[in-house]
Amino acid sequence: MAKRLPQTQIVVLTICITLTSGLAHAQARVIEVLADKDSRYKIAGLHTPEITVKVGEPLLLRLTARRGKSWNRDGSIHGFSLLRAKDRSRVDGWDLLLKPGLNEFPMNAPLEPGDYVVVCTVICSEDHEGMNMKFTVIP
Ligand SMILES: [Cu+2]
Repeated sequence: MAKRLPQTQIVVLTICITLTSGLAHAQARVIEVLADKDSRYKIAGLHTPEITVKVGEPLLLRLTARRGKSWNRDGSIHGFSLLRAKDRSRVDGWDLLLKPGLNEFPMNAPLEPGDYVVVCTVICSEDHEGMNMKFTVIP
């Protein structure tokens, strides 16, 4: 019996970890965005893409990127950076670079409610400057 106990503990621990990680994943809100080849963000079902989240909300960003006319040397084809709308200052940890295909980022929504804007940081075409999207954080 004494010999079997550690094994039992490992099994129980594994089950706990599996349940916990499954739960964390289930609680995160999944946000799917297409960073398209025409230098536009797109969200299925929305004519004008826009994201609204709650303060600190756990998010899973699923960002699919399609190559435009130009890209970075490191292979990034679009960016996904969050700026505060009021002064265009960058939000820490939100300078994301996208490779072709699906890019997943587990994130937490900013802790300051307010208006933000998502901008592309890769010169992806002559329309790059217009590649942005409204992002709102509600209390
Ligand atoms: Cu872009």
